Amino acid sequence: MIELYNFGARGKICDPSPFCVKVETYLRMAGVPFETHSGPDNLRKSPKDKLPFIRDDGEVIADSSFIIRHLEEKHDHTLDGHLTDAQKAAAHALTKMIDENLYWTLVYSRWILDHNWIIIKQMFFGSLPFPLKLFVPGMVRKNVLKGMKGHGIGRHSNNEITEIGTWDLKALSDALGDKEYFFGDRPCSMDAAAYGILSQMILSDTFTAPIFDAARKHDNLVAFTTRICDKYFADLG
Ligand SMILES: N[C@@H](CCC(=O)N[C@@H](CS)C(=O)NCC(=O)O)C(=O)O
Repeated sequence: MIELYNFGARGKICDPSPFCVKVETYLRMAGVPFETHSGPDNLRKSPKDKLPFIRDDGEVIADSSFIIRHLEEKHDHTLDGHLTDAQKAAAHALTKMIDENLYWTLVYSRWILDHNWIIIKQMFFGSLPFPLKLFVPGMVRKNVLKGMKGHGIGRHSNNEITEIGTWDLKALSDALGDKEYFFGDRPCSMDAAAYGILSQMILSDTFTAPIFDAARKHDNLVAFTTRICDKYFADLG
């Protein structure tokens, strides 16, 4: 049985991390049995200091891309096997756009916009003992900003970051069109990646941000996200 290490579900969203949602959605779409171990302490157990990671027959694999490659190879390419090489290339490019670009607009919205930071601070650090709760949240937020500067997104203005995310969302909406999934009537791993980020932007009512409003303006992305939630996560929430 695959063991998935994540942060843990909040309502009908199976994790606050889009990468953890991506892997869990992949497992559910592929029908691979798994169990979850949830909690922020998992970060300390992760070989890459990030979540998700999985344990499969004693082998530990970290990072959503390596996990999905591993599962595809082990289970006879359950989700991506039906794609043509050109579709695989497009799916790869869209997945990287989500993971390496659009993702950072989510990080910015949650950690840097002050009205959301108040919520994050309470959510992740609210149970820290005194005096840790006085300085740890600020230190972590500073590190997030440092990561955003290193990536490059942190050098843009608020409006520019929203614009960058809006371009990606339009690309996703145009790529999906009126199809059920991005490459037809069968899901692939890219659909799991898309659900990972869109569930955070469209289904969550915890945070508000211009980029989430922009996501909700695309009717087909809203319908796609709701469909996947209803079909694969009916047990949550
Ligand atoms: N490339 C990694 C990214 C994973 C990642 O960034 N996870 C974040 C949560 S969204 C994390 O664990 N952050 C904790 C930290 O950086 O301390 C993947 O695809 O799994």
